[in-house]
Amino acid sequence: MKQALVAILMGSDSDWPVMESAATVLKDFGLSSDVRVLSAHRSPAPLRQYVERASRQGTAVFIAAAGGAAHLAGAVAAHTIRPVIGVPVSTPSLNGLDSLLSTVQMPRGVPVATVAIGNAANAAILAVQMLALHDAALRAKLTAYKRELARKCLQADRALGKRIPRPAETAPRRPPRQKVPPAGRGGGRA
Ligand code: C2R
Repeated sequence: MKQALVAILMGSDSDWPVMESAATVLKDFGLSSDVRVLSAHRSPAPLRQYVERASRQGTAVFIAAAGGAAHLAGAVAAHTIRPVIGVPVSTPSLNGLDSLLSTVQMPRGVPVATVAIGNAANAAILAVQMLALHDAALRAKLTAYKRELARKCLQADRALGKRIPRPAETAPRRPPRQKVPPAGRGGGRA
């Protein structure tokens, strides 16, 4: 089987309900992903082996999701020069603030591009944007995706406008016409 360009790594299978949307978004863009449970804490050696092998074999972007003491994304970034996108997974005790801070607060030289708590879909879109740098077909899909976002937003605005009365729109004013002095009679710069 062809090596997936994107790897989705999770610290636990309990993260899958959050991360499923990342796999779905990638699929919508025609990309397969390799989804794995690998933990910096619980399975450090297999994690390292996986990241090194996948980087050698062509995985272009790693998405790493973890909750609590979320060191997974940072540990992945330590073992590869491929971009790593971190997804902080919400926790019952601290609502994901713990995951967010432990994913995002990386030391200089080892960045993890961290998305909002639980926003697996954004991680996938960011991965697509990275891959699209060298893929015209993906760029076209992203453009269509953004156009659809705008269309839905305007549709929602129109629908809201029907429910909530708005002040009458004023026609945009034309700027006053400027007199152009005839050439040679003070028309040059001062
Ligand atoms: P369990 O549900 O398996 O107890 O895991 C997982 O990502 C999960 O959100 C609870 C939470 O522990 C997280 N975990 C990490 C790491 N490995 C597992 N933060 C890691 O390596 O960073």
